Amino acid sequence: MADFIACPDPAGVADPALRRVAEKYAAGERLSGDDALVMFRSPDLLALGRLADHANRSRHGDVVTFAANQHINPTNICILRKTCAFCSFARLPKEDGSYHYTLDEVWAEAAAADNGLTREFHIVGGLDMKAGLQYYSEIFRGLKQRYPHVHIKALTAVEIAHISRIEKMSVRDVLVALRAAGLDTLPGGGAEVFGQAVRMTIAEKKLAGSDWINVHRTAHDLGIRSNCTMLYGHVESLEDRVEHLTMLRDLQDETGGFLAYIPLAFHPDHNELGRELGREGTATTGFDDLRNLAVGRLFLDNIAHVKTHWIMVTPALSQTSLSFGVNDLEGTVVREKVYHEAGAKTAQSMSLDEILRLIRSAGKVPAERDSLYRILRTFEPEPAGVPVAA
Ligand code: V47
Repeated sequence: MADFIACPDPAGVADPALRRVAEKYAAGERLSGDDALVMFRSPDLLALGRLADHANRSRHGDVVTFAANQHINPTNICILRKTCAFCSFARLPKEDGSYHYTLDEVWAEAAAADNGLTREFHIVGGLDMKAGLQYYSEIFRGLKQRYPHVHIKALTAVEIAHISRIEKMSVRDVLVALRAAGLDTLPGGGAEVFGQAVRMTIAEKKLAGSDWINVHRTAHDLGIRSNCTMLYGHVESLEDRVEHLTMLRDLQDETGGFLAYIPLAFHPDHNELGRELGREGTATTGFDDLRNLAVGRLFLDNIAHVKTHWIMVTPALSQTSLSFGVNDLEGTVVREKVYHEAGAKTAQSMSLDEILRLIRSAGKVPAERDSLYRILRTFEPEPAGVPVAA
């Protein structure tokens, strides 16, 4: 439990609408959907950040966690290739650049970065008709045999629903079978924006928002924890964001199964949506990135962890977000495809030293965690406070 941290004085908030939200927050009242809208609309990012920082430090003190993880994408073949307008990763089976790893290729990918430090495999891929229950069960079993200590966080709700459809099994039975093969938790992808109108525009044929929620509800009921996300910065309105966050918060009230919330910044290169919006080469703004993280911290008051994905928003902005409500930094990653195909200019991986440098030079205390957010080791903070230069 963190030491007492004084709440920012609402009287110091210049924007009157945000001041009323700050008063509710200071009084310990739960923020409503209308309050979330006020937070998204307010130009006073610093006041919003101070509230989010307070909420974060009241839970986590100055500790910022990270995990030594490795992303593996076993296939980019996807039946939604033509209808998920925001995706640059998917390919049709015979299209240039399509791939479907054999098991040996999965083992080779896992071994490529085998430095003895990796504690989590993060495995997501396309909706490939040849990637069913047997394929993923063999992958999970094989990885657990080779790396028994490594946690497997794999398959978005959309992939789970796809396997359920092609195997003609219920979602529950698929999850039970995959868990027996080694699945530990589910990542938060595939959520995009739940609202029907946005979904019809950016991901017409994708699992409906309510079905995404149902897959996670079933996972939580089985004791399988998961993450949640929102893809922002494309055609969604602020009201769509609030509706989405409300659905996440409601499920968390019901199950308590979400570990972390991760807002995903839309990357517009090499995809239909980016072309249609005339946004190629134009990333989301730093202002909106920080605002999404801060609102996530304040509105999702029942989700303990807010994670920044440095691959998406740059290490510099991720570091800044540690003062805007964020307590968890995406880990080492090793090799990333989904965002780099869509224009991410960031590196493919981050070393332990660089992670420690980012966290320490933000005046925070780095701590390595496992996939269930248990602290494994804590590192010394910067000895003499925040340095001017690293
Ligand atoms: O579902 C795809 C998103 C997700 C783009 O749980 C895009 O720890 C931006 O699941 N621009 C997959 N986003 C990634 C994922 C994930 C990522 C980080 C952490 C966790 C976690 C999970 O990537 C997809 C989709 O929402 N995505 N294309 C794009 N052009």
